[in-house]
Order: sequence, then C-alpha cells, then structure tokens
Amino acid sequence: MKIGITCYPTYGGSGVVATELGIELAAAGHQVHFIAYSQPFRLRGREQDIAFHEVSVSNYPLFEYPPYDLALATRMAEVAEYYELDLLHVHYAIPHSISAYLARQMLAGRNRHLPFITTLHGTDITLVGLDHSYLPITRFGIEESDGVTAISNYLREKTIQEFHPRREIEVIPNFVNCDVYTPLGQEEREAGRRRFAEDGEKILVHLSNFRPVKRTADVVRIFARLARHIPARLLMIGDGPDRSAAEWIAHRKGIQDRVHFMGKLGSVSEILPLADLLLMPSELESFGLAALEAMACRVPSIATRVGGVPELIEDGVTGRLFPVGDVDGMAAAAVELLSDPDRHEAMAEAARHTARTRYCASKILPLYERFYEQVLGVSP
Ligand code: GMT
Repeated sequence: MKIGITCYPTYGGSGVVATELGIELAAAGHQVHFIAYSQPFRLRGREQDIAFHEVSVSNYPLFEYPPYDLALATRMAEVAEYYELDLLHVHYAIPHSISAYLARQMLAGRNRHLPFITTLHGTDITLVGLDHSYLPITRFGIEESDGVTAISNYLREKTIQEFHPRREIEVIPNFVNCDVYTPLGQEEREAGRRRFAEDGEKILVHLSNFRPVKRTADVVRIFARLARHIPARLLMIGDGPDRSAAEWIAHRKGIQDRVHFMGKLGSVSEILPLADLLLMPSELESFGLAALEAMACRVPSIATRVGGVPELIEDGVTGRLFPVGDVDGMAAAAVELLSDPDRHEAMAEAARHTARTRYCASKILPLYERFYEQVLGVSP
C-alpha cells in the first residue's frame, strides 16, 4: 500500500507512534509518505524507503494566523495525487482530520477517492476536543473519517461518552519495537550506567514533553524523598514548559547534582535500559507510551492510576499505580521496590514479558494493516 501519514512532528507520544508506525510499515514493504511541517524527530537515521514532504505555510502580511490546516490539506492532496496514495492516516484529530477531509474533497472533484483514517491519541479528545470552540469540529473530523482508531479502551469510551460520534471507533493500542527497545547485556548496561551514576547508585528516569499534564514537579519531589533513603540519580529526558520549574525544585531541594536534565533526545532506546525505574506521575495519560518503552527495556514504572494506564500497567505486577499527586505514596513505593532486588527483578521481567506478548510492533502492525484493508474495502 501507499500510505500518507500526518502527525505532530515535535516531541510527543502521538508523533512517536506515527513515526514508529511509518518505519514498521516501510519495513513490511509499504510505501510511506510523511506529510508535516517538519521531519518527525524520531525519523532520523532510520528513514530508509520513507519519503518526507514538508508543508510550508506562506506568511502573507494579511494573515495574522497563517493557515497551516489549508497548506497541509493542499500538500496532502498533491502528495496523494503525485505518489498515488491509497489512503491517509492522520494522528491527532485537530487539525489533521480536517485537513485530510479537505484533501479528500479536493480530490473527489477530480474523480479520485482518498480515504483517511484518524487515530485519536488523547489530548485531542480530553483537552483540545472538549474545549467548546473545538468540540464541534473535532466531532466532525471523527465522523467524516473513513476509519477511526483510539490507542486505548479508555480513550474509545471517553470519546463515545463526550462526543457521541456516529461512527465506530476501533481500539488499536500503541506498540513498541521490542528489538530496538530491549534490555542490554550486563556488561554494556554497567558501562552505560557509569556515565550517570556511581557503583551502588540507582537510576530513575522520566521521559515526557514537560507539559503541565505530566506533573514534572512531582517527579522531582518523588525523587527528592527517595534520595533521602537511597543513593540514586534521576535522568529527566525531554523538554517543555515545565522544565525550568522542575529545575528550580531540584535546586531548592539541594539535589541538583543528582538530577540530570538531558533535554530532547532523538533516541531514548539507549538510555531507558540503563534505568531501574521510570516515574510517570501524570495528571492524565490515555496510554502512557513512555512506560511501555521502559517496560520493553525491562524497566517497571511508578505511575498514576489514570486514563488508559491501568490497561498497560498491572499494579503490583509490572509497576505500581497511585492516585494523582500522591508523592509520598509513590516515593515510598519506589524506595520499597529498589530495596527489594527479588521483587524488582520479578517486576522488571513481568514488564518486559507484557511488552513482548501484548505490545510488540510485530503484534500491532497487522492490526493496522487489516484496518487499512477494511477501510479500502480490500479483502485480506
Ligand atoms: O501527552 C502529551 O502531552 C502528548 C500526547 C501526544 O499527542 O503526543 O500524548 C498522548 O498520546 C500518546 C501516544 O499515543 C499517549 O501515550 C499519551 O498517553 C497521550 N497523552 C495524554 O493522554 C495526556
């Protein structure tokens, strides 16, 4: 198949999923065309057989708000026509599903059918879609899509409950390439850990876009409590609006030399396996991709019991779950787990097992392929 993919190319889970899906589809023999305002950040280095088409928005002085949605729709229609795309797959409803709708309409006038699929990722429904000014157009984008998927049961239910769309929503969970996100051998892991920690120190990791919904201040507070009991380091991967607040808390608590703010990394698969625990104390996660990537690397999570997280992490088996804001509870659980090597080992093993048996790319890719065929009306 020839598939056009649109996503937010910047740091964030939906862009990561879209990019990894494109990479897997290309590896499976499909032709993939990314259409976005910049190259998706995880594409670098693994982009063989994948084309990228940049959307540039001309900034005419009259445009106080340059119309990205229209430029995107135009580019989608062009790419679909020039490269004979079979379908478009857009990630994140707003504005991508609306641009895809416009592209489909533009081509329909030229007797060309271009179906589009929308994958809902979370904040497009829970934050953006429920902002009253965006609700009707988000519902329109969902209803006009030729197929809609959501990345967890939670998100599917939430979308039905809030939008009452006249369209089926299929759940296709997020996935991870279990060969890329994989544990390291003992020697390699120890050498890698020495870059950040001394012998006997534990390594905790947090990975996000540092938006308020991620509660990065809680990450530092949890670590500060833990560091009173256990020699440890915290790796903070990513960047975003709450980074300076997190840095300030680390300084105020006197732990700044134990917390490494690493910024946005193009690839996290070399860092995650070095860690002992991932902290994900988010206000909301429709899925929690960072936790899945860590699980595939044999790293359990301390997380919040929100959204789709309980579908991914089984409390007490592949991680621990707590109410939002329960910094004391999460810190105590982290201390307990890191002080009990047998329990930690069992959890790490269970985390990898869950990632491998339920969320590997090899398991999820066929679900997308089947969905594409269904939308195209092709019998497999
Ligand atoms: O979480 C964010 O701030 C960004 C958002 C995105 O679009 O990148 O993440 C959502 O999609 C991810 C990939 O499907 C999920 O793993 C995240 O749980 C989800 N975030 C929220 O629901 C808050």
